[in-house]
Amino acid sequence: MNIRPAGQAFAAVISDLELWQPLTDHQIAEIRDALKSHGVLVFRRQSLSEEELADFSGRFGELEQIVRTDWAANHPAVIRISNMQDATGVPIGGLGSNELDWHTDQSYMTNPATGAVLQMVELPPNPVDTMFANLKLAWSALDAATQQEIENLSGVFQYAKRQATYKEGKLAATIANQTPDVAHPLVNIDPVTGEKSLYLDPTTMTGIVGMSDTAASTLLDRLSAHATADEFVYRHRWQSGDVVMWDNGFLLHRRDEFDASMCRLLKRTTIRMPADLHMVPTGNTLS
Ligand SMILES: O=C(O)CCC(=O)C(=O)O
Repeated sequence: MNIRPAGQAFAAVISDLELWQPLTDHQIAEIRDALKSHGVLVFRRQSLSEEELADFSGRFGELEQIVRTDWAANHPAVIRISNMQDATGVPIGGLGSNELDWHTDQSYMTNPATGAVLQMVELPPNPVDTMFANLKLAWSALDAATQQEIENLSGVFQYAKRQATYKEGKLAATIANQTPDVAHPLVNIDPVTGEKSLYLDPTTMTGIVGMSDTAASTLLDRLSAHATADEFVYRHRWQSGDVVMWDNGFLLHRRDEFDASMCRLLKRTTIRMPADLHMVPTGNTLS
């Protein structure tokens, strides 16, 4: 398999696979290993039906239907990320054209599904990039005193805080009311390699268990600023037909706002990555 670095950062491009073809178990294992070492994998010029996208994604773990049923595509495991609307003005997918600040998917759940695949279907003329921050690299670069300070701490993750950043209406608010706060350790360990990683989500975290709000907010701001420094960030410049796979167990991602009059459509799957093979945060409900 041809795996090469995607520019200067940690991500990799795999250039010799046709993802619509059935892949062998060996190829899937190689992709899984590459995902573990690189965090973000890019497959260029892929043309996939929703079923093919789901079949490929489903080789890595059980496919998740996320909380947001209003983002659903035709296949039950595929959602649309888009600012486009149907003929009656109803959005055809989620997340609109607004900025999405640094976040990690499903961190507000006790057992987040951490694998994510995005397929670029409609690329606007001035595409926004999607940025990924590598929390394993950020952990390794922390000084020993900070590592020790945070090693046994748990953060508080709240869907309502995340929801407040969306420019969308009622359904998100209803889901927020049904989603209790969750505590997750700030540091996770890879079950295979033993590597450690930070686990953060600036858009969703409201505090640290057992710490005053002021002290928690100072520490979380410091950790988030550290983790999203340029040296830990891969900026993905989208091309038509790109398929990008990443691991939310140790990555944050974000994108800027873009021109709402431009059409942008991605299709997405979410994968329940097996916890014996990948770094999967385990949390508990707080309220
Ligand atoms: O639209 C993008 O570039 C990123 C979408 C995103 O944040 C997500 O699918 O979780």
